[in-house]
Amino acid sequence: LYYSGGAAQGVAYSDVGVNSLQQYYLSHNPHFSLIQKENPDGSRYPELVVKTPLDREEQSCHHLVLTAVDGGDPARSCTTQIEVVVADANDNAPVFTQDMYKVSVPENLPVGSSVLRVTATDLDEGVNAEITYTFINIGKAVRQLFKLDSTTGELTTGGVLDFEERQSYTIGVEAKDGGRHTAHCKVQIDILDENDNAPEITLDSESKHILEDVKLGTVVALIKTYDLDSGLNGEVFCQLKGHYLYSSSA
Ligand SMILES: [Ca+2]
Ligand SMILES: [Ca+2]
Ligand SMILES: [Ca+2]
Ligand SMILES: [Ca+2]
Repeated sequence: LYYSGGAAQGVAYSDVGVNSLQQYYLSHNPHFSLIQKENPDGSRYPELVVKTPLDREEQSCHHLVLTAVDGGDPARSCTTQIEVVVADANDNAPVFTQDMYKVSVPENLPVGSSVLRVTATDLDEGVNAEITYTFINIGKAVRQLFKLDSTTGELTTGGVLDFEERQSYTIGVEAKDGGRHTAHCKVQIDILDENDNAPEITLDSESKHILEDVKLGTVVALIKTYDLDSGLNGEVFCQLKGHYLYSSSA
């Protein structure tokens, strides 16, 4: 609370009777009012009271004008400027910009690659709006694959993602302000397949020897192909002396 332009209470007046101080008036403000109090000696003083709830997020500073008027004719008055600065209370929880963040990243990213960034805002100020991000309810294995910067909300890879091992992760993130308020969101990370597996070929044959008079069309060997990747990355084309045979790993 700041005063300027004069004393706010206990103003000493040298006049007596009706010519001495009679009334205090406050400029109109929906949040504040004056209560006139009286000292044992009969002198009056005002008390500034809050009459409706203050909200720093709506208005952080109120400028009031206090006027003191005597009972003389003509009346004489003086005014005092009062500046009320509303200190912040931690009355807002953080809010994430999205309830669910989704991102697709290729497998085999270098460790430390950026995946995405979660952001929460808090209407309060100072420590009441300082947000810390943490993972919630995730297992140790997933915790080693992803790292979360507690200050910036940036999610990076902490290990090598393998599409063949797992195609999607859903991770909970909590934002906590400097007090006790929290917010939660989910991050869904879909892993995209890369062609990081070579096909495997196996040959099954009945016998190592083929008779020279074998009937044409006799099966000589069964060729099996296998590729761990998906889609086109997992389709295998077999080539035999310039002839193409097609087979799918499925
Ligand atoms: Ca807060
Ligand atoms: Ca606040
Ligand atoms: Ca792959
Ligand atoms: Ca492949």
